[in-house]
Amino acid sequence: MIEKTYTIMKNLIIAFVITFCFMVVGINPSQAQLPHEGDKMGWWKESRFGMFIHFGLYTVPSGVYKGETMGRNWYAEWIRTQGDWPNGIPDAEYREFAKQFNPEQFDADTWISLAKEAGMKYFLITAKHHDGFALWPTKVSKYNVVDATPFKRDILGELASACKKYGIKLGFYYSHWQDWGHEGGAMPPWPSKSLGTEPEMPQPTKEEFQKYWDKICLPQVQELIGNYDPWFFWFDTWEESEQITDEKVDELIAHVRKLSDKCLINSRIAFEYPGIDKKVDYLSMMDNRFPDGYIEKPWETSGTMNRSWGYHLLDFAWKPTKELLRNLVANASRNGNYQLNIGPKADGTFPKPSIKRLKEIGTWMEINGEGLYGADPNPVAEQEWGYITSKGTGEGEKLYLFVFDWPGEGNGLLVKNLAEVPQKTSVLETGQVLEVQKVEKGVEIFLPEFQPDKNCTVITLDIK
Ligand code: JFZ
Repeated sequence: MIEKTYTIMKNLIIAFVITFCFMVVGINPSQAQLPHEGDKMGWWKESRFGMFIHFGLYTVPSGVYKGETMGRNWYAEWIRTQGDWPNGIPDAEYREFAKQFNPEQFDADTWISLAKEAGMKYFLITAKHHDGFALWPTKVSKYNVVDATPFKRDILGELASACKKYGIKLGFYYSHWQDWGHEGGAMPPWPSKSLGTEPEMPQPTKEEFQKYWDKICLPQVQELIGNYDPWFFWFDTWEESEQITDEKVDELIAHVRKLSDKCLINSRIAFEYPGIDKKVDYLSMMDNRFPDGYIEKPWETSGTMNRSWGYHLLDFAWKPTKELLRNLVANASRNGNYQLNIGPKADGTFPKPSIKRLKEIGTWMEINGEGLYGADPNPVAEQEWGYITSKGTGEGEKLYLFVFDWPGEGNGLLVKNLAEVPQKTSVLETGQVLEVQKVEKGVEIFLPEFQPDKNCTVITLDIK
């Protein structure tokens, strides 16, 4: 009898184990919350190019208020504290913008598909900028798009769905230090008027900032991870502050690490905190700052298409597509990414000059993006005419030469310090094969009579 019971029990256990294994195998991985495997940063290098969006209450005035425009700089998202009004726009008046915030033409699919068509692989948006206004229905404050505006829609939720639909990775800019909309948040560390002698903005006490930190900052970061499962955060500081102590930085990093095993953290979570580079996942340069050399740790530059991050009615300084491409390629050749900013208009649409540039970049990326996505940084040397990336192939290595400055009539293209003569040299876009010759300083390429791409022509070298 005992023998029989044992056999039955054994079989039951085996059956349970097998069933359980099939159940686990059958679960849709996206529901299984499988631990993030492999290299956490792998997708970062594969992506190289992302969209940055500045959108919020500041989009209502778009840089101009009561006929006046900005003070310190062109940053329209700073109108609350920079305008040439004593101490910026009074808080009560600024909050009135919430009643006018109604981007009726906002369409998440349109935004994300424009990013995808431009060759962008990830999407970063100001979930909460310095003004403290949240683009999602946060439970810890009524100062948000659902509770405080006639628009009443969860903008981040709609964008998260569109990112999933188009296979674009979602990230959030979160202003963890400056928060002009909640008691205890830090205020700008300078007088409100651009160069005036206005009184310093009133800063919170240590206790007041702690209250903001515990009641707003940490809970909102938790909400953003819990609600939308972002692939990365872009926290924002730019100078030393008494509020963002090393302890607070460590606390916020630990908070994110506890809540998500995939969410990346950037270095602007702190400013010049000794060893911060080792504690975060990627380095953020200062705005529109493009390093002139290789940086080993994953890094990025965030840049504007004109001068302002938020849409500015009077900012017509649109950068040419060639300059935007150069930023992207230069960074990639030095192991960096490029987050190109759009400031959508108050109606929720992208400015026409932005759309034009996105489409021009996208057309170019369609043909030449293979030399950027997942490519290794320049293995040869910095060149005068442009930049180099490389990719390992089965038989050897393929070098991508991004030529922005086409040599004069009849001149060849000197690839300085290139030791090997390539087996094959051709124009990526046209397939035209080019002749080369070894010279003392490297390899010289005989160029086609007509420059294939006025912005940037890519030439590939197959090196055994
Ligand atoms: C910060 C924000 O203040 C700004 O509104 C925007 O979001 C940008 C991406 O990040 O801007 C700064 C602030 C200070 C410096 C650079 C960018 N700085 O001192 O170099």
